[in-house]
Amino acid sequence: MIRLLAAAALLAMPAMARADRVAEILASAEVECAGMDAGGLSVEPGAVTPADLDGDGLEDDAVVDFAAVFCDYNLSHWHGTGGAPIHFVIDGARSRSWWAHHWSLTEFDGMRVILLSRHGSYCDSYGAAPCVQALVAGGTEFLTPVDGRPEEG
Ligand SMILES: [Ca+2]
Repeated sequence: MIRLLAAAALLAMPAMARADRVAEILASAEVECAGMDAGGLSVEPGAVTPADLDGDGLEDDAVVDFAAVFCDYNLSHWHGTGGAPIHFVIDGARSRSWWAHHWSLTEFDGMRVILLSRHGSYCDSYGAAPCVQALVAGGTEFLTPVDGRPEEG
């Protein structure tokens, strides 16, 4: 059973529409813990952050950061050298996730940009190497370069 903190996090969401996909993500995680015989799901403060990810001026999106989500009897699940899964939920309706250490929002060139610090292997380097990925929430999908390597020569 999802602990009280999760319920509190959901109740703190001003718009129920926004909570729909967030609730699905947490419910799915709860099933995953149970499926591993790893007990219930603990959702700690900071796991769910309301945000305006698509830059439409409304804080009707959310970030679910599994750095603050645990199976009670398997604390390392969702937690590794690459950080934890971070889910970006748009309008409570759709989401995508990336494993990362941290996320941040910034404005760049007229766009709302999501920044992720990721395991160095995603930058073809060693684990602790600085590796940053930028995402933009498009109309139907998150946009990020498929290949961000420099041009030859
Ligand atoms: Ca928004």
